[in-house]
Amino acid sequence: MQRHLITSAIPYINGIKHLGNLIGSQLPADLYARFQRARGNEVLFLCATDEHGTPAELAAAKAGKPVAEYCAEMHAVQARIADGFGLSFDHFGRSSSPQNHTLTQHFAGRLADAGLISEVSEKQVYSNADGRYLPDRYIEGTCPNCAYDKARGDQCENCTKQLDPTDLIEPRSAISGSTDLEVRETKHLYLRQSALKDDLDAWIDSKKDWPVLTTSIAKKWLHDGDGLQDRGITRDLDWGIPVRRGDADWPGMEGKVFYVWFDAPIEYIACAGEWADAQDGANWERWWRTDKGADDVRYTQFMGKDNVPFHTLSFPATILGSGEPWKMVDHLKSFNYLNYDGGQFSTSQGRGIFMDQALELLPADYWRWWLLSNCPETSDSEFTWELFQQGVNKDLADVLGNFVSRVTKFCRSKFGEAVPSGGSYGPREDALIADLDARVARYMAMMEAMEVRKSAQELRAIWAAGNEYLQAAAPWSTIKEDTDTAAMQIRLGLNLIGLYAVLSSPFIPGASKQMADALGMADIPWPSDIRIAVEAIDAGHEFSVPENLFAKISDEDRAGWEARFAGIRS
Ligand code: B3M
Ligand code: ZN
Repeated sequence: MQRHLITSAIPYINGIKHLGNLIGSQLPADLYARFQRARGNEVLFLCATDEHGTPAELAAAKAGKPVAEYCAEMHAVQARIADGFGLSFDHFGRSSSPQNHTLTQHFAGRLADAGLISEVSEKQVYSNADGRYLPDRYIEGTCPNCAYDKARGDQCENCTKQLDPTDLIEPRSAISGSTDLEVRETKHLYLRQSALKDDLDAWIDSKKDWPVLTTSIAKKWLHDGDGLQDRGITRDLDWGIPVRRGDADWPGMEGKVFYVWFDAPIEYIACAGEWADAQDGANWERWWRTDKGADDVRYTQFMGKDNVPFHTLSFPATILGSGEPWKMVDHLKSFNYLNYDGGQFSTSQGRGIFMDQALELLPADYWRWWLLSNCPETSDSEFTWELFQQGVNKDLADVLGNFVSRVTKFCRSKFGEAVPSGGSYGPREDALIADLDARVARYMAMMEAMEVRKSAQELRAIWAAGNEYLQAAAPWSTIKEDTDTAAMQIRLGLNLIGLYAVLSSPFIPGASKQMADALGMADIPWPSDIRIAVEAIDAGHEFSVPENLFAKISDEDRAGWEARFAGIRS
């Protein structure tokens, strides 16, 4: 049995995520976690909300709530929606947890002891009207690059240039709008990533099987321009993890917190601690410490491409720099962007479809299937309502749903609601079994390699093979002359439904359960031999006809949704 530690990038707390966010990390991570569990492997699948930084504070202020209260509420909302999508986290934690406070301060202490933290005096914008510093998004002004007048202190949304608050022209406070600002000197901690450049370079070179998308981004940051830059890891904010050196005070750092990108990846580890505490003290170190049993763990991370630098450089620098035997990522799967109808999904502009809205329209499986089978893997991909309608109607309704419905309904009308006896598999059935044997092997290889789209293609072909068999065998004609052979054909069809239930479960867990339930099978084992799998359900075994496995999306629905989601979410 293998052991798989799997993490998805942890979504920001500042609102409900859109479908682009979902397919960019959580959903493919869930696919992989479900696949590994179904194969009988031991899995710890972790995710959390990313609760610090200016986005959290600003969203709370907008909602008129204390930030701790806002985060607690939004965590519950995100957890409920994740559940609605069938995201099978073993724990959905919070980066604001006490476990993460302790661990983040611990890492900072270790890094300082190793001489990898420097104190840098730097210029920060202070707002006299607000009585506080204005880091990152707390300050707005005109972009020095493109003259856009709503550029933020960390980035211009118009031209994407990365900025420092002091770069802005005519800066103003994003809180009060005040222009009564001054530049003050204040001390901050920097992580000396540059000192670890060679270690990081060698570590990335050792990852021969990583996707090019991942390694090219890491290499670019390591070698472009001046090479790897040291990074500020503290901020002048109230909300966050107080800067401490292990459990000791850090003189000069009073009132400061760690930068959100410093503590967020550490939450992957802290989350295992949260999971263990919720399980009455399960052993989490056997997942994370190579000196405590984690050396046989395979650790896979899932994320959007914009998160890759933090996961290939900053977080590994934190771990390597600590000098402690923490588990490092073995495989890093990154994704491009899913676009929405000719533009981008955007949380700040409310553009696209958000996870709560999607679940109001259709069951999770419809979205899961379409998003995964159109996953932005090798390039960006695009959601349009027409493509969505086509994918759902063809793959789910016409291919899989139709197969299940024809087999079960035909059997009920001719033989009753139990698997019929008579006949035995002949050459046509042998050919189908051989075909499925090869296809299932390919499907498993693709799933193992996290080739999401190719896995979906192979699964679709496995469903289609059943339909083609049914069409060619035509039990509705056979039965006119030869009841035994028709019974055999339908018996195979019913067994295929069982096979499809288990093979499809990582993609469409809800429909898979419906299929298994209709067959009265609680736990169908992952097939190791297709012939055995399609002989598993014996004559006499009772079943029922599943109702409405998939409904087609009508043109009317599609047009209505297209209109409803054309604007922005208020
Ligand atoms: N919250 C950004 C994002 O949601 C950030 C990821 C953190 S992963 C440690 O895309
Ligand atoms: Zn700009």
